[in-house]
Amino acid sequence: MEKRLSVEGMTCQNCVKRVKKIIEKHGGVSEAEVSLEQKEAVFTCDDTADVTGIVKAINDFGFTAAEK
Ligand SMILES: [Cu+2]
Repeated sequence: MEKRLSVEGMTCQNCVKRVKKIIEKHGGVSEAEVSLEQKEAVFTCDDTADVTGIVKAINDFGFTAAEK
């Protein structure tokens, strides 16, 4: 399934890479696309993916993420 998160607080491509890495290191996630312009992260995952945990991990890094 595809999940869409709003991600506030990214200011450059390093932030984008960081958020992408955070998402992709979680189990059940196959690929993440993060957009600075859209303030959004879109990723494909299966039922085992802990989306709440992913949101929390992004927030722990200082960004503000939420499920759309
Ligand atoms: Cu940055």
